[in-house]
Amino acid sequence: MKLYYFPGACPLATHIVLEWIGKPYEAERLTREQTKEPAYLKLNPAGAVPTLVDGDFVLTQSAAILEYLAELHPEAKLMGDSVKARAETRRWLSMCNSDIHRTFGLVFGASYFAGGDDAIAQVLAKNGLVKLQSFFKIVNDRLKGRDWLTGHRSVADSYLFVLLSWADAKKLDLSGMDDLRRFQKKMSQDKGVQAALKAQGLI
Ligand SMILES: N[C@@H](CCC(=O)N[C@@H](CS)C(=O)NCC(=O)O)C(=O)O
Repeated sequence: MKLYYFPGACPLATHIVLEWIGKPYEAERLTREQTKEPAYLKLNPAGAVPTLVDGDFVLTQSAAILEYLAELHPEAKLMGDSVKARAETRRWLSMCNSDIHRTFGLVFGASYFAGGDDAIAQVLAKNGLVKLQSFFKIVNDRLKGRDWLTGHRSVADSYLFVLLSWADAKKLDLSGMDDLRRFQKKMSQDKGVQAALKAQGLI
């Protein structure tokens, strides 16, 4: 089992889950340039990370990878043990991957999406950050009285932890979102999270 990643990018969610599962794996750090080379594009035609290689099975897309790992290792209990529990995990995983991650993509890539027009880029980045605050408020409300996004630790929690680190990198104002901060603190003290951060050279 091998994970391709950039440090601190979305594959960190998979890296944390591999640590939670506790089975042997390899992780290969790539540069952005390496993800555009023909050999890597054969694995991941989008030229992005993460890519997971499990024997002759190559899987891309964070949500698919996380769900695959959780299904492969039911003993790690990272999806849920009923149809409704698994639906809840997918619901918060989708919010992380399709809503929050995508909006960060717009903020980080504002200049690209604006075609190099600085004024448009500023508007995109500003509105993207406002949208992100509204998404994080929903997640904060969800965490009130809960330790995890669902009734148990799940693959969605590892993703949320990564997104919160991006929020901090962008100095997003999360004031008053104390449940998010409580979650972030608990996760940063988790042994699996610390091992993944260390493996990526982030602590
Ligand atoms: N939908 C993809 C998005 C993957 C993605 O955007 N990855 C980023 C890092 S977080 C990336 O590799 N971007 C390519 C680049 O920056 O050139 C997923 O969920 O895996």
